Amino acid sequence: MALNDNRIMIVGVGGAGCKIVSKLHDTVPSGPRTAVISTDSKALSGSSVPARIQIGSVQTGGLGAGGNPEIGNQSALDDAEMLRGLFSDVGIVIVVAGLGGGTGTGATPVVLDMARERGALTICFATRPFNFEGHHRSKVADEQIEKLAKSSDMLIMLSNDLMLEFISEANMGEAFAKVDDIVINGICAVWMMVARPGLINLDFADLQRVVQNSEGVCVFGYGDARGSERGKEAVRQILDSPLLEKGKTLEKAKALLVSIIGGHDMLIRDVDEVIKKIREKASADAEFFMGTIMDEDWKDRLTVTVIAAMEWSIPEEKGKEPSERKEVKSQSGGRKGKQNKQGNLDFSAFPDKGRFKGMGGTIMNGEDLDIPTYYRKGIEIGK
Ligand SMILES: Nc1nc2c(ncn2[C@@H]2O[C@H](COP(=O)(O)OP(=O)(O)OP(=O)(O)O)[C@@H](O)[C@H]2O)c(=O)[nH]1
Ligand SMILES: [Mg+2]
Repeated sequence: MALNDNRIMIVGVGGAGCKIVSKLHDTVPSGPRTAVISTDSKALSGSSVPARIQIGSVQTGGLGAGGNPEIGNQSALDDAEMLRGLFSDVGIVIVVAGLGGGTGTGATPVVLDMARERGALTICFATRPFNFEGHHRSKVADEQIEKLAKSSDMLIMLSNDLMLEFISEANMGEAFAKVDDIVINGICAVWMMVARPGLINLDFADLQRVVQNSEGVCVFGYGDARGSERGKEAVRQILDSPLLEKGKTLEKAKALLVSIIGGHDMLIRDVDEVIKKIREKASADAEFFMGTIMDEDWKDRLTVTVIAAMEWSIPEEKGKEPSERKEVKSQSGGRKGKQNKQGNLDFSAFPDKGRFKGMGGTIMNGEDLDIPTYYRKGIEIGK
C-alpha cells in the first residue's frame, strides 16, 4: 500500500540539513511536506520552507551550536515539546543532516526519537564530512553514527569523500552543491518508493527487511539516463558509481533494494537489463528486493536507485589534508615538542550559565552576550 504524500514529512536539521531540504522544497514544490529545524536563526530565515523551527534559543542565542554536538543535543531536548508537536499524524519522517557540526550532529537523534514517539517510521539521511574539513569533524560524525542507527528505522549514510572523484576540480561551494543534489535524489527515490503505487510494489516493509541486514546502516547510489539506451546507461552509472565504490559495495552488500522509476514507455527489456547486471555483481547470498514506479514526468527517462545494506566501516583518510596540517603547525608555533591545543569550554554542563532562576540571557542584536565573544564568533585564539 502506498502512503499518502501528506503522511510523509522531510525534515532538515542543522545548516546542511536545512539547505538540502529547502532546495528540495524549491525544486519539487508539489512534493511531500517539509520542515527545517536549527539553532541558527539565519539558516532558518534564508529558507523558503514554511515550517521553520528554531531550537535552543536560550542556549545559543540563535547563533548556532558552534560545532558542539552537546549544545545541539541539549537545544533539541529543551524544545522537545515543540518537536513532538511537529510530528502529529505523520507516517514516515525522513530526517536529513550533515554530520560534523553541532546542531545536525547533536539534535538529529532527538528529532528522530520525537518522531518515533509519535508513532512514525524514521529514515535518516546523513553525510560524513569531507576529509579536507579536518579530522575533528570526521571524528564528531563517526562518534554519532551508532546512536543515529539506533534512533532511526533506517540510516542511510553518504560519505562526502566518495564524491571527490566526481568533483575534484570543483571549488568547495560546488562540492557541497553536488552532495546536496545527490542527497535530494536519494530522498526523492525513497519518497516515491513509499508514496507512489508501482507496477511491482516496494513498500516500507521491504525497506525494513533491507535494514535488518545492515545493523542499521545503508548506502545508496543511482543512475539516471534518457534516450533509447537508457536502461544500459543507467545501470552503467550504477556499476561505475563512486557512491557504490564502483560496484564493490554491491558485492559486499547483505541485502539490496533496487527501485526503477520510468515513464509509461518503460520497456521490459530495460528493466531486465538493469536487474540482470546488478544481480550479476551482487553476492548470491544477498537478499534482493526490486520495484518499478511509473510516473508521467519520466517519459523517455529511467532512474535506478540502489539501497545497499552494509556493515558500515569508517572510510580511510588519505593522509592529512592541508587545512589540518596548517592547524597543527600553528598550534606548535613551528617548534617541535609538545603541542598545546586550544579547547572549548563545554557550556552544556552549565545549561543556565549562572543565570538567576526565571531570567533570560543577555541578548543584543540576536547575540547571546553570556557566550564569550571568541566562542560566539568562532575565533581561534593564537598563542
Ligand atoms: N551537502 C552539504 N553539506 C554541507 C553544507 N554545509 C555544510 N555541510 C556539511 O555538513 C557538516 C555540518 O555543517 P553544518 O550543517 O553547517 O553544521 P550545523 O549542524 O549547522 O552545526 P552548527 O553550525 O555547529 O550548529 C559540515 O561538516 C559539512 O560536511 C552544504 O551546504 N551542503
Ligand atoms: Mg550551523
